[in-house]
Amino acid sequence: MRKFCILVVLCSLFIVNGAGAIQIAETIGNNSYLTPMNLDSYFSVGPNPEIQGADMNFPWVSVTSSGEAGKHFFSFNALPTTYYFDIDHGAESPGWCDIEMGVWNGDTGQLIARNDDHSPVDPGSISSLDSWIELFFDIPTLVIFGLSEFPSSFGPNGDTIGNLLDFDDRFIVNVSGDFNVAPVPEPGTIFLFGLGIVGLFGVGRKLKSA
Ligand SMILES: [Ca+2]
Ligand SMILES: [Ca+2]
Ligand SMILES: [Ca+2]
Repeated sequence: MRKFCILVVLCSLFIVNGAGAIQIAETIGNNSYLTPMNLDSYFSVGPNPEIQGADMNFPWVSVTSSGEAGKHFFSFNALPTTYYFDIDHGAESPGWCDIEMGVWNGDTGQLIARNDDHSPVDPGSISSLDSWIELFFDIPTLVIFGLSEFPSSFGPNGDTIGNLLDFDDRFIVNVSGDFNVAPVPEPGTIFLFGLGIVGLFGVGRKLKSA
């Protein structure tokens, strides 16, 4: 019976902690509204204390900056829900920068949100100079968002004028969506879970034949 209990506990542990969400590196060359880095395939669930809703299984993507000078553009297809756009570790050394962020509707080119500074600071930021945008979409929307440095101004179709990021300015940009997705177990987890099930049958048969 003790063996049985241990197996059940092990199986549940592997299922709960099976998510494999990771940070990804920004690609080079996303300096234009017409050439954003697409994030659609990188959303996944998993723990990350610096990301809004990660503890509630919100899907998220986290990108570490390339250090490339100029503007930085990203795109993804938003579902009808709220999304959080979060700059972390920008206004701190090394690679100190004061990010400004613009968000556009990629279908119409309309500027739909912008932010320079935000307080109170969220986990991952030590300064209110890091940008933060919380944005609700009522229909599926192609989203393009861009990053530059204070002082910048934004217009339609990705128009960004002002102080651009310098070589080796560093930050992390996170996007998370306000809906719950069950963690998908990794192949290794499924294998271990399978072993657990086989083990349970073994224990059952042993008890039966005893
Ligand atoms: Ca954060
Ligand atoms: Ca932040
Ligand atoms: Ca700022």
